[in-house]
Amino acid sequence: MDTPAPLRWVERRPRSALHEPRTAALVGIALGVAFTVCFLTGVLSHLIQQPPSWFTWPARPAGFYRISQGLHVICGFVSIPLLLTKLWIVYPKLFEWPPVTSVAHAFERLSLVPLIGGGLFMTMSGTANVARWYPWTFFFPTAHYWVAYVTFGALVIHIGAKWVTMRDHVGKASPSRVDVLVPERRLLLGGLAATSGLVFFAVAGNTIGPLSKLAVLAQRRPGNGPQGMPVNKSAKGAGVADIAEDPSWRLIVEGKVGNPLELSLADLAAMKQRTAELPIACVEGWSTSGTWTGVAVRELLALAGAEAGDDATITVESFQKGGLYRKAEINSSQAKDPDTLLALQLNGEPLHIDHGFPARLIGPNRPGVLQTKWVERLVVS
Ligand SMILES: Nc1nc2c(c(=O)[nH]1)N[C@H]1C(S)=C(S)[C@@H](COP(=O)(O)O)O[C@H]1N2
Ligand SMILES: [Mo]
Repeated sequence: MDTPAPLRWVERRPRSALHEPRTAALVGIALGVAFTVCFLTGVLSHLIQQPPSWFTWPARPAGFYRISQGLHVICGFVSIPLLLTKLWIVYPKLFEWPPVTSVAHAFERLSLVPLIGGGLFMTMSGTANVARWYPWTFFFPTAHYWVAYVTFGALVIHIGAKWVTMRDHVGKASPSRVDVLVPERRLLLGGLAATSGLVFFAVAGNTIGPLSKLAVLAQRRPGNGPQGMPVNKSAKGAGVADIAEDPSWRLIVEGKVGNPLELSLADLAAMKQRTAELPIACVEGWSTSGTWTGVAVRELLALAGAEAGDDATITVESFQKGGLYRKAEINSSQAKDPDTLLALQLNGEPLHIDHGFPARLIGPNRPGVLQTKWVERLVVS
């Protein structure tokens, strides 16, 4: 069938020979892997932050969340050049004529709308969030979370629809392994690998200390901030500077306890101190390790006579008035861990006010958003 006039310009343009299935499949596989890592680590991060009743996030291994969230953000950034290249390879197919040849074909083509739209939305909204730029009215975590299911579902359909093509063009017996396009394809894929590598080095230093000097796109670098630790929300930004420095501050431990506590900073400092090396691992992908010293939460629970004993869960509340991150939960397995601390010191000095002075929560294997600063109250239930 002839191409209709409005689409003829697409045909007339001289076209690279690389708009072909083997190149599309190879780039597609890399992109599929990156998207899958993003999806799995993203769903995990969501479960940790909003745990359903069947889900309990353990305190060990202490650095697991740091690695999984680091991977999430690195794979997200690396998928940008992969996605753009993939779209360039296949765009002539988007103008295919006739647009639909069968019901199955219609369904497969329709699934490209959520796949391409979702892929672009996920990478762009993720990038904007890391840059803390919100040119929209929706709540980022909710939108990013739900669109992930749509995108990943469309990816599964797409892989199913393209499985045979992919196998025929990538498998060992595929004639296109040695076709005349080999030099061009190598150049494109080599260039893409180099670009993805550059993106990797530009962001990985967010979380991998030795790479931090190369991390030109990193929003927060290890070592950069008071006491060698980046700050996401400053005391001024949170509106807590005055209260933090008020000597009448007391830590309150209440709820289901036999002996409610009200402890001054001096009281806390006089208790048995524990030191642990633990990272702050922000959901935005940056992370830095610190040496934290303070009172183990389980010591506080014991002193307060928590009625649930070892099975107590705790809500930590900040004296910050508003803000989404003024509260967090500690589940019972985290509360039992000796390194889940109400920290008073970072790297051998009293906490900087931007790190949560007079006291902050820090625990192994917790997302940064759950490491509550400027703590006022532990509520036991
Ligand atoms: N009260 C309170 N605690 C908070 C936050 C906040 O906005 N308010 N931000 C959280 C986030 S998102 C991160 S990543 C860590 C950062 O800790 P840092 O500034 O000491 O590096 O603190 C967490 N604790
Ligand atoms: Mo964070």
